[in-house]
Amino acid sequence: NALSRLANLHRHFHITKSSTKGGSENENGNVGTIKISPDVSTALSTGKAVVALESTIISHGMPYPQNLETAKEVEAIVRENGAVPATIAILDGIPCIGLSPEEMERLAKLEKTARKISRRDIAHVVATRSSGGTTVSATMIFASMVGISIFVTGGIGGVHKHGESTMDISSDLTELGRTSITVVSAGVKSILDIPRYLENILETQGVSVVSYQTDDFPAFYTEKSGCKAPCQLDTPEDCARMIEVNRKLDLKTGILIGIPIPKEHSVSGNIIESAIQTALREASDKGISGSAETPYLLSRVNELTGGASLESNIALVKNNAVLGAQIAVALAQIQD
Ligand code: PSU
Ligand code: MN
Repeated sequence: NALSRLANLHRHFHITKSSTKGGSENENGNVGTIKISPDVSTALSTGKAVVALESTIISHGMPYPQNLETAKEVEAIVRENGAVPATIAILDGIPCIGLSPEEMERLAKLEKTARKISRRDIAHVVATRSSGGTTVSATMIFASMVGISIFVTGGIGGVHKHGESTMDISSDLTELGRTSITVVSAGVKSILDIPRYLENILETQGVSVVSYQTDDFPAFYTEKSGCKAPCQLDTPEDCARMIEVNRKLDLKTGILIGIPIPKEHSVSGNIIESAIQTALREASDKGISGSAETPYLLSRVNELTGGASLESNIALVKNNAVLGAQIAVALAQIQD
């Protein structure tokens, strides 16, 4: 599976295996170069478990230096659980699948120059040789291109509050409807309209939504959203079986697995809810909308909760990484 995709990619792109110290400059000036790190490339061609990781969480989701520390720790957790991490980002116009420590550090320090890259932004960022973090939608695209089936993130985008009038719906949702990748997340933040998200958008897009070891879809900072997920799975092996069926039947749609934040790290519902309400009001007063809205809300909620929300965010990403790696390992065994 991964091998035939790679072979197909070689026909369309110039794929470079980066050396560990190699920079990311595009030596032949080609647009259409994708760089795969040596360990990811080896893992893909030998059928080892690989877990893709997004990078908007590094470039826009957390402040420096917590962003860099968390990214490194998440990669280490994936490794400890038997899989190879592939953090995906675009540097100098080159989509990179797997980052070297230097590349990771560069991304974490881009700050204001970093682009936030969703599907619609990819062509412009590559053509202008810019750099930035890939959101869930763009990360899914690149993971799928190289044959990675599992992808771990913290929270995914959704339908923003008042989405019925603003029509601000994250491209993460439509991407799940058109790209066959499994995304492990802690659910959707209550900065988003959760019922609209689950019952309208994802159902319409044909996305399989699974809650892990619970029947309630998780709400990122808190364990429950009050909305039931359409199905529940309880082990990594069960998740792997569902992913394999989705692939064999060639359904071409994504799977979203929601795993609740560990109880000891969840933020009290009231504290988070009032911080979210304040941040939403401020965003609206300041006219912050579009792709700037999610990063603004995340950083304001962090300030308003005295850092508690960032701590929760870090804890849940790590928890998601454990499950993602376990599923990837189980999947590699089935596909053996
Ligand atoms: N939620 C978080 N942290 C994040 C994001 C969401 O808790 O960093 C990022 C993810 O990369 C997600 C993106 O794909 O925000 C969604 O942005 P938007 O709502 O603009 O589509
Ligand atoms: Mn949006």
